[in-house]
Amino acid sequence: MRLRIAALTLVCASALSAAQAQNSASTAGQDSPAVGIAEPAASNVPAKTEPAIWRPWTGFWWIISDNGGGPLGQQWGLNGDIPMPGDYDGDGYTDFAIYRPAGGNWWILPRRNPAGAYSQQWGLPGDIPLQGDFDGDAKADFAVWRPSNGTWYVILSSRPGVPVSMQWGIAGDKPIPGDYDGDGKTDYAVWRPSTGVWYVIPSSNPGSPIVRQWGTATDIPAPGDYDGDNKIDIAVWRPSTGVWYIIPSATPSSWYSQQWGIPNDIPVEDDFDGDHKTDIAVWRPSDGYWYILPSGSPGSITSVQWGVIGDVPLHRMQGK
Ligand SMILES: [Ca+2]
Ligand SMILES: [Ca+2]
Ligand SMILES: [Ca+2]
Ligand SMILES: [Ca+2]
Repeated sequence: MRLRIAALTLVCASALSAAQAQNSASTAGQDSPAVGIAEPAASNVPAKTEPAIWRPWTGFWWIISDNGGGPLGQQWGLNGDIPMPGDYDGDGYTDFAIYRPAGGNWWILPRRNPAGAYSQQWGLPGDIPLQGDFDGDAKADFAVWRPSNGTWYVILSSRPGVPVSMQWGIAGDKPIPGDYDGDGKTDYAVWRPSTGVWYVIPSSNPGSPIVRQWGTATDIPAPGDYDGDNKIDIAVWRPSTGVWYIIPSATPSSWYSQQWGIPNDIPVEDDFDGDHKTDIAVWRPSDGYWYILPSGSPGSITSVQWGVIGDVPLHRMQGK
């Protein structure tokens, strides 16, 4: 029952803020940074993901905040940057962060400590920026994957003076870091579209890589913890049919499929209802709608208009 209430609350909050999202779209040029950071004190609501977008042409982040303070807007970044949301200071709130490919520069604006903004050079042109908690200290670590040599380069937040590197993957692979073995540390992982094979180095047992064929060349990898056992599950979304194919880590012999989405949607799977299970979800660029299948109440579909065509839907914008 509690989960159901949470889902309904999200719908109500969404209905209110949808108009404001549209409004912000029409007045994009007049967005004011003053809108941002006016959040009330941390609440005791469990952490869950908030629908959020980054608008390249204004550099604005727009978040449906669940804190009772209404939508949150914050200018951070320029057109051509790549948004890299993550919890870099480990306070449980996802921070504003962008990666500027030309110089490999990261710019971080801690969501609850804007005075602590800083930058970090890490990466070269052509690198794919990533973030994850590779050392398990609850702070996001800067990482890039270099397609030319298949190598990961990571600055561990617990030992920033001693960067680490790991060769894993080849050109053409898609890096998909996540905690596949559930030990609290992000694992190096790639998906190879040409064969559909997943290659994962479990941090708890690095000598025994996980190798699993799942998906075809045109699928989009959609790893997440769909069964809530704290281990990332192997999953893909097939754009041509809108079907999700999921291998629950707790019961790997019982894979299942679920139709959700249409061609040209963008998969945005994450835990929107706060039950610690990843929810199947897509964002539709044509109308800006988020369509969410809450794991806690699969019968009550959540749809919310948030964003407009050209926006970038953000993964894992989490608040408390
Ligand atoms: Ca870390
Ligand atoms: Ca791990
Ligand atoms: Ca799992
Ligand atoms: Ca969920």
